[in-house]
Amino acid sequence: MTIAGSDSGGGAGIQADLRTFAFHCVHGTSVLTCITAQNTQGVTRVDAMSAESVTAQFEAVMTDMQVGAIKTGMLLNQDIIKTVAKKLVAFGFGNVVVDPVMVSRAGAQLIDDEAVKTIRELLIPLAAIATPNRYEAQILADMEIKTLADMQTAAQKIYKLGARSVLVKGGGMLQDLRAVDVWFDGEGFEVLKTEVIDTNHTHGTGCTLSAAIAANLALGKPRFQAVVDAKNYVTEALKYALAIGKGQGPVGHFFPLLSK
Ligand code: PXL
Repeated sequence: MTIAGSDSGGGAGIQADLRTFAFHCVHGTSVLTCITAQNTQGVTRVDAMSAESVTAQFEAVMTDMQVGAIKTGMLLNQDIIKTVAKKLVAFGFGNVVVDPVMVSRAGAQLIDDEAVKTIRELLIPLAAIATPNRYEAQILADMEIKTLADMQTAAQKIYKLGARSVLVKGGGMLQDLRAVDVWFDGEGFEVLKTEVIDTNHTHGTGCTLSAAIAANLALGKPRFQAVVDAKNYVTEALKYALAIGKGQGPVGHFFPLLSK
């Protein structure tokens, strides 16, 4: 299940998540939190779903289907974040990947300050895996991140907020940390490195990564393996990124199939 927003341009959000689930051959269900009017150049409008609708969507699926894993993406406001946290607790659901969508990969804040606080207090403690990008990790850990050591410290701090494991993504970093992510699960650190794919068409990478992790969890993979495989999938999808639209195009979710 993905609990996230819609991207009319089809590059990020629910659209990216469902495509990622399909690629992994798991059945995707969705709880829509908001609808963005968006293309490859940016977001022009956001409409929130009501908390009642979010609850109803969640309950409809959870009371009927065997959900293997959940990822949360753009939850937009405090009301929706509280609702999602409450429902996860009520259903005792622990296999949750929390992509704490606050700031885009390009550095633009996507939700308000109140919502940021609620993510830290209510949602991070429910995460089996939290996947903040560099900017989100800076906010959650309340520190600046410039180096690999900073990424590790931030991962540790976010772990202390209650996430059972943390992946701090270096995607927005410069130079040699561009494709480096840091994993911490309370026992030790892992530094994940993949080749850097030189493309401007990176829209939806964060959503795709967390959705792929959730799909891998649903398939029964252990947490760290789920993350490693998901990162490799994003790297492949980046190789097939689509130069469509006038701005940042989406990653090519199904295009790795072309090479097989
Ligand atoms: O990647 C963050 C994100 C999540 N969800 C939706 C988005 C975006 C970024 O554009 O549009 C719906």
